[in-house]
Order: sequence, then C-alpha cells, then structure tokens
Amino acid sequence: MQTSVTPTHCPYCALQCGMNLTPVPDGAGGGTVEVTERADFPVNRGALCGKGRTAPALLSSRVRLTSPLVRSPDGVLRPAGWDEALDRIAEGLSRTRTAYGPDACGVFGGGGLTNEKAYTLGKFARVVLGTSQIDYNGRFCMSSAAAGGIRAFGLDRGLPFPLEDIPRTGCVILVGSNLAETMPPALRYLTELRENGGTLIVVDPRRTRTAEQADLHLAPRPGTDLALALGLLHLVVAQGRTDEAYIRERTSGWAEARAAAMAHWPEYVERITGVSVPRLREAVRLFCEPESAMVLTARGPEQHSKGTDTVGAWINLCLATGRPGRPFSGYGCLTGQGNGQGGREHGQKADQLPGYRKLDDPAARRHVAEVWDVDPDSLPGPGRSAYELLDALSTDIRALLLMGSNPVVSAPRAAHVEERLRSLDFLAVADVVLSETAELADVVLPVAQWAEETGTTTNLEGRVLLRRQAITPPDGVRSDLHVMHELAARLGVEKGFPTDPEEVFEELRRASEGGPADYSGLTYRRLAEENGVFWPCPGPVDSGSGSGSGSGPADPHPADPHPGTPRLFLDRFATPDGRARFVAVGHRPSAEEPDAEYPVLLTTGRVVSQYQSGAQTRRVDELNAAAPGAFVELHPRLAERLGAVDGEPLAVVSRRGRAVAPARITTAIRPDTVFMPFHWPGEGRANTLTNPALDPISRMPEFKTCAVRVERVS
Ligand SMILES: Nc1nc2c(c(=O)[nH]1)N[C@H]1C(S)=C(S)[C@@H](COP(=O)(O)OP(=O)(O)OC[C@H]3O[C@@H](n4cnc5c(=O)[nH]c(N)nc54)[C@H](O)[C@@H]3O)O[C@H]1N2
Ligand SMILES: Nc1nc2c(c(=O)[nH]1)N[C@H]1C(S)=C(S)[C@@H](COP(=O)(O)OP(=O)(O)OC[C@H]3O[C@@H](n4cnc5c(=O)[nH]c(N)nc54)[C@H](O)[C@@H]3O)O[C@H]1N2
Ligand code: SF4
Ligand SMILES: [Mo]
Repeated sequence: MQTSVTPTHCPYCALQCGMNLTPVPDGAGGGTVEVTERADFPVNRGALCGKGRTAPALLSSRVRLTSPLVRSPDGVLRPAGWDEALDRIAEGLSRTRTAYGPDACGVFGGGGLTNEKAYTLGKFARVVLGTSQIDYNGRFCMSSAAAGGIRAFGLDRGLPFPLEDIPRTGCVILVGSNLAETMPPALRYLTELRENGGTLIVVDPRRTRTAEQADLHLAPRPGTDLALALGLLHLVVAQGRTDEAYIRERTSGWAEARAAAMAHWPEYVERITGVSVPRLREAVRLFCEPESAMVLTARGPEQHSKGTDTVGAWINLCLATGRPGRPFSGYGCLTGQGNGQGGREHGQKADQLPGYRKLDDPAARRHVAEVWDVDPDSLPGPGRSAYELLDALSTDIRALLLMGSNPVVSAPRAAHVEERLRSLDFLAVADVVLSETAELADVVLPVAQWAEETGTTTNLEGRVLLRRQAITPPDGVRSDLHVMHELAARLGVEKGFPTDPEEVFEELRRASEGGPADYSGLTYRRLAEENGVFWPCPGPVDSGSGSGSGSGPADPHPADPHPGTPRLFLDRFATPDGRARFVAVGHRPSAEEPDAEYPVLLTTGRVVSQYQSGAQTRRVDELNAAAPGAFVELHPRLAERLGAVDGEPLAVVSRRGRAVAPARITTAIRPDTVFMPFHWPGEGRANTLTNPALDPISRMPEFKTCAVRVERVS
C-alpha cells in the first residue's frame, strides 16, 4: 500500500473531478482513504460534490461485498471461494454455448468501467465467447447525442471543446441538463459565463436549481424539444440571422433542413411546446447577437424515442448560425457516467470495435483482429441494443455476464426486465455491492473499486485521465480484469487477457491506432505528467506481438509527441467531405401521449445526493440522510385536482405498472407533468412506469416521457 498522497479522480460522474487520497490503514492490512482537495486539476479546481467527498465510505467492508457468492440448490446465495465461483460461471457460459450457440451468451457492461475494462469486456465477448450479444448501459445515457453528433459531424466526442471555453462564449443554451445537481462543481462555468457578460438560457420543464441561474428559462412540455429547436431556427431564418458564408463553406443539406424548419411556425411551436412566441424571440435574440454561442444538451431532450432527431435539430440551429468549429462556439453533449465517453469508444457497444471503429467495417475488423491475433472472420457482427438485449433474456439469450450496471432499477419497464433476468438459465454479476441485480444472480463476484486499482477514464470533454490506485483491496476482492483473465483461461483462451491495466492500455493504444478515437499517442506516463490529454492523440506505438507492422518497437516517449486535441472541427468536420451535415427533421409526438385514461406526463431524472440506480450512494449514510427515498413532484394545481397532500403517498400508474411515493408539491414544475427521480428500487421505482419505446437510430428508450394516471393512495 502507498502511504503518501495519491492524486486521482472521483468514482462517479463524467466530470471526473480530481481529488487527493491519503490512505487510512485499519491495522489489518486493509483500510480506507481520506479525500482532500486537489487544486491542480483544472476541471474542478479542488471543488467536489457530496458524492465525491463521501466516496470513501464505500471502501469499508461494512457495506461492500468481500466474498464471492454462489446460489445453492435451496436458492440461497452463500459465500464461496474464488475458484468455485469462477468455475461455476465458466460452466454456465460453456453449457449455454454448447446447447444453444454462442449468441445465447450475453454480456452487459457499464459506462462506469475504465477504458481498460470496457475494452477487455468487448474483446472477451467477441474472442472468448464468440457472441455478438454485448451492449451496455451507455445506451440508456448519451446514445442519442452520440448518434446525432456522428450524423452531423462524423464524430462523437461529447464536448468538442474544454469546459473552460464556456465562460468565454456569448450565450449558452443548456437543454435538459440539471447541472447544479448532476455536476455541481461545473456550475462555476455558468456563473463565470454570466460574470463575463454572457447569457444563459435553460430549457427544462422544471424550474430546477440550474434553471434558477438562467437569464431566460424556457419550460417546454416534455418531449417537445424537437419542435422548440425548429421554431427557433424558423425565427433565425425569418429574421435573416443565418450565417450564409458559413453555411456555404462548411455545411451540406441546408436547403432541405431549412424547408423542414420553415414548416414550424412560431405559433404552431407555441401550441406544441407551451413556450410563448415572445420567449422564443427572446431566445433567438440572446443566442444570435453575440459573436460566439453554444448549445449544450443532456438527458432531458435526448432520452426520447426521437432523441437523435432532437439533437439534430439543435445542431441545425448551431450550424445555421455558424457556430460549430468556431472559437468558443458549437454544439456539445454533457456525457454522464464516470467513463461515459471512453466507455462508448472501445468496444462494449453492440456495433463497435475499439477506437470507435465500426464492427461492420471490413478494414476495422482486419485491424483489430490483427491486434487480437485472431481471424477477422471469427469476429461476430453487430448485436442487439441494451433494452433489446435485456428483453431477449431467457428466450434467445440464456446466460448473461453483467459488469457495471444495475438494470433492475435503471432499465425502462423494469418489472419486465427483472422478470427476464429471473428467468435466465444462468446469471453472473461482478459488482462492488450486492445490487438489486446481483441479488438475482447465480454467481456474484466481489470486485475492487476506484481507489483500489489503476485505470484510465475519459471525461465528458474527451480528456483521457489516469485514475491511480491508492490502497490495496481487501482480501477476497479481485479486479474485473482478473475476473476476465480467469474466465478466459477457463474457457480455453490462455493469452490476451492480462490483469495489469497498463498492459491492457498498451494493447488498447494499438487497437485504437488510426481509428476515430485514437489513443495511440497516450501512455500512463504522459497521462500522469500532463494531467490528462484530449483525444484524438495519434502517436507511435510499440508494435508488439500480433500487430505485424514490421516497423520494430517505436520509442514510447518521442521528443515531440502529439499534443492531443482539446478543440475539434476548427478546420474541417470529420465527415468524408469535411462539411457538417444538416438533417431535415420535423416534429413528431412522443411514443405515448396523454389520453383520458392516462392524462398526465411523467418525466424522470436525478437528485444531487443519489447516483444512478443508487447501488452505491444508497449505502452512504450521509447521502441517504439527504435523499432518503423516491418522491413525486407535482404542481399545486394538479395536486388540488387530485386532492393530493404534500408528503402523503401518491400512486403513479402507467401501462407498464404502478409506483407509490410521497407527493412533493411545488410550483417549479409544469401543471401537466409529474417528475420522479429513478434512484430507488421497490415501491417507488420510477422505471416500473417508463416506456421502452426506442429511438430508431440510437435505440435510446423514452425515459423522459410517458403517460400516467396519478391517484391518492387511500
Ligand atoms: N447527483 C447525480 N449526478 C449525476 C448522476 C446521478 O445519478 N446523480 N448521473 C450521471 C449521469 S450517468 C448522467 S447521464 C447525468 C445526467 O445529467 P442530467 O441530464 O442533468 O440529469 P437528469 O436529471 O436526468 O435530466 C436533466 C433535466 O432534464 C429535464 N427534462 C425532463 N424531460 C425533459 C424534456 O423533455 N426536455 C427537456 N429539455 N428537459 C427535460 C428534467 O426536468 C431534469 O431537470 O448526470 C450524471 N451526474
Ligand atoms: N427513469 C430513468 N431511468 C434511467 C435514467 C433516467 O434518467 N431516468 N438514466 C439512465 C442513465 S443516463 C444511466 S447512465 C443508467 C445508469 O444506471 P445503471 O446502469 O444501473 O448505473 P449504476 O447505478 O451506476 O450501476 C453501476 C453498477 O456497477 C457497480 N460498479 C461500480 N463500479 C464498478 C466496477 O468498476 N466494476 C463493476 N463490476 N461494477 C461496478 C455499482 O456498484 C452498480 O451496482 O440509468 C438509466 N436509467
Ligand atoms: S461532480 Fe461528479 S466527479 Fe465531481 S465529485 Fe461530484 S460525482 Fe464526483
Ligand atoms: Mo447516464
């Protein structure tokens, strides 16, 4: 164990705040850490939210798993040794493969896993199991923004510029992000923006803590951002505020996109969104007058069955006004999970190979197969998206290995997903704690966590970071890489699954070389010395075994390394012709609109003190005290109609099921909408209600709107 201070990063969200850890030994070889300020990391400059500050609580053995568990014939999960647990998983997977073929084995990953783990998981699925059936929870997160970004710019890096550009722009339209609760230290960037004379427009059906900071708050009906963006673009055109030279030189497809936007008259948009025409005009004025401006989206407009087109409409607005690829300007998505960006680049996604390569691209298959030392033809094709994969459990997919997600709480139509998981022939879960999903498993493996292992993450800016080990994991706990190494060996693959993260990273560099997300110029040493580097960062890689390039070992530390790419698209976009593409999109309703039986809209999201499915943060006393359970936020007018009383339980019923939680009455929400956070299992589980209608391109479920009935519980 190290005794000195270790500079590292938070285990939770995509901001990846820097923090210093000092080991606090427990005298028995284990222990926890103390978190102190790390001022040298520019993103948070020492500031942390309550989750980051209290993260060490989860290192204590009181709340975590410290022994593998296997289900005994009487149905009870009992402690077991590592060999028995790993043997059982290998047996479960190989029995399934023999009986039903490789695609009957599924793999589900997470955007919280380090790059090394995500990379290894994707390789494990394709090389060891030979299955196409792998996807991950990032599909539920930023997949619509990723799809929209690729369609318009040819590349998906959430933010194409560093956060430090935000205070230097003239106007930010922040669409469906509650930054003040979901990334509190980042609120500073918006404060500085306003101090510098820039303006902030927040688009959210609720007057959130973030919306309270805004110069202009637009509160559209959930699911109508597409129409809203088109209405703004209509006004931009009508007022002659387009940047014609930029459109001519740097874009394609304007005529069609313009025609589509012109069909969205401001009055029509007002009727759809509930945002008045004068407010639309004010937004256009604030956005167009300054020399630079940005649109940033988060889950609010993205988690819809039209999320990709909605992102496209916001990008159209940016392109028509000449923003992307100009200083302190453009479109960005605020990615969510700790490694939400890196986790979508290196192959745990259904259609993907490392370096953000496409699984159906023959050249990509050849390149990666060479690094992996396998026949390109042996690599399976693209598989199902996350919800479709979960929906196929126990029918087409009979065994599942799950690492880094808790879908019993976080998947849409969760009661159905839970039933699918229960009906599997075999379920193995690797986790830090006994999550609601791990509770259903045949084998549970206790794995090491953030402060106990080294690995890289890529934050929401595309900055690749080194998370460093500060303490030794407790006895009985092993790393995810160890798990995959041991399972591969048991399934007959002895080579190619190292347990040392740096060794994995060296291979990842080669696999990503020449791909859109090129990490080949990065080394652990550089990441440590430079406090993170933005991809793409091409560079010489040591042509180790399998690469076969014949150029011999390259110097891993060249004199003039590529500096990384903080800002993208300054000269050209990543499309074949270098131009950004407009998309011709039009308003369409949500998959489920309110009717006589289900007259109210439900939207869902987060609170500051809980993280995701709550598997981790519900085990931290201080956070639980601050946010002890689910609630239903509703407007006094709706409350009056229902006879609802603040703090008394309400039932929320959708076509998928029924949830019960106390009422929280507030004028901060639209009267036609109720809001529930999704962090809790059981009676208050918001995802019992949500609609798994999928976006046709991103396969994102419609977490942010469905039709419900709200009732008093007598
Ligand atoms: N405390 C905390 N922080 C987190 C997380 C967490 O679980 N807890 N999770 C992390 C992750 S993975 C993510 S993805 C990010 C998410 O970060 P955010 O996107 O900021 O989080 P959400 O609360 O899901 O949604 C943001 C806002 O969208 C609004 N909204 C709902 N429907 C609509 C709509 O139709 N249109 C618009 N414009 N807005 C709408 C909601 O009212 C909400 O205020 O947070 C990260 N940070
Ligand atoms: N209704 C509704 N539902 C939503 C959303 C919403 O806004 N509304 N948001 C969606 C979004 S954006 C997201 S990102 C998902 C997230 O939802 P989940 O995928 O459930 O995310 P987490 O709760 O972070 O689950 C991560 C699990 O992995 C474990 N874990 C943490 N680190 C490691 C590790 O290194 N290795 C292993 N093996 N395990 C680890 C944690 O203990 C936890 O059990 O929820 C989605 N669900
Ligand atoms: S904002 Fe995100 S990264 Fe920063 S301390 Fe909080 S949870 Fe951790
Ligand atoms: Mo997310």
